[in-house]
Amino acid sequence: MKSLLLSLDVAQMATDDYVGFTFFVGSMAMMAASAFFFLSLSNFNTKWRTSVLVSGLITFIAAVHYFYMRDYYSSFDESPTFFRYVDWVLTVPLMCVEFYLILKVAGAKVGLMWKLIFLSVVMLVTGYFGEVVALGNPTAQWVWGLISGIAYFVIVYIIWFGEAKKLAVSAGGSVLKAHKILCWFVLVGWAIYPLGYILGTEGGLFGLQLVEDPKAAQESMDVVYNIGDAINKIGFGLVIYALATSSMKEKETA
Ligand SMILES: *C/C=C(C)/C=C/C=C(C)/C=C/C1=C(C)CCCC1(C)C
Repeated sequence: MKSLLLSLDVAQMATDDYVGFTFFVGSMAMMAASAFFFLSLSNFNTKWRTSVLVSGLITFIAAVHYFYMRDYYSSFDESPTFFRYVDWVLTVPLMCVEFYLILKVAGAKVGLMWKLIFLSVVMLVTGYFGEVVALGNPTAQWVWGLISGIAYFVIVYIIWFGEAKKLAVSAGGSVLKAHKILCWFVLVGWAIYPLGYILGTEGGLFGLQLVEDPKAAQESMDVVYNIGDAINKIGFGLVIYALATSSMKEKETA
């Protein structure tokens, strides 16, 4: 056992290393959530199994990226922005797929799914340009951030008031209830990310420097993103899990 522990490359972590700590806790939480979703699959009928499976895939993909990110951060003392965006570009479109899957009962078309996926990819790719390619050029960072923000608002519009909302209303019952909660996740939970982006952007919000030191700004951005990911990915999955559970109960008693 001792030699096994020694063979693992364990870096020391300072007690005030909030970035390292949230990467570590994030890995464990994502892994535990994945085990939970995957092991619960046999409780659900085929109608709900795909949705719960996708919940598990989202947290599982994140868990693997968190292991890499934690390692990268502890080795180089630097933000793992590249892995962060690879993770998002895989998991956020899957969250869009969840909207489509739960609204299928009301006749949601695949076109809605692709529209949401496309918007989420635009949001993330332009965000990546702003965070990485335009680094050191605050004006360009703001422009990319703005384009990304517009794509984000279109997603919010579609699910809160547009096509997706109409389908949720016509589905009614537990689907409508779950859709509403997921809408709040996207509006409030996802808004954490542009906030992290602002914290990490030189010049901060409209010239208001929130965090002076660039390294501290980067670190506050990582902590914000890590907390956001845990809330959004695990919380989102649990809403789907609860919907699947209550919808199967509704069927039993009907
Ligand atoms: C699990 C990961 C999730 C839910 C990530 C969501 C990310 C966003 C909603 C990011 C949005 C951004 C903007 C709206 C503008 C600034 C750039 C981004 C990419 C941080």
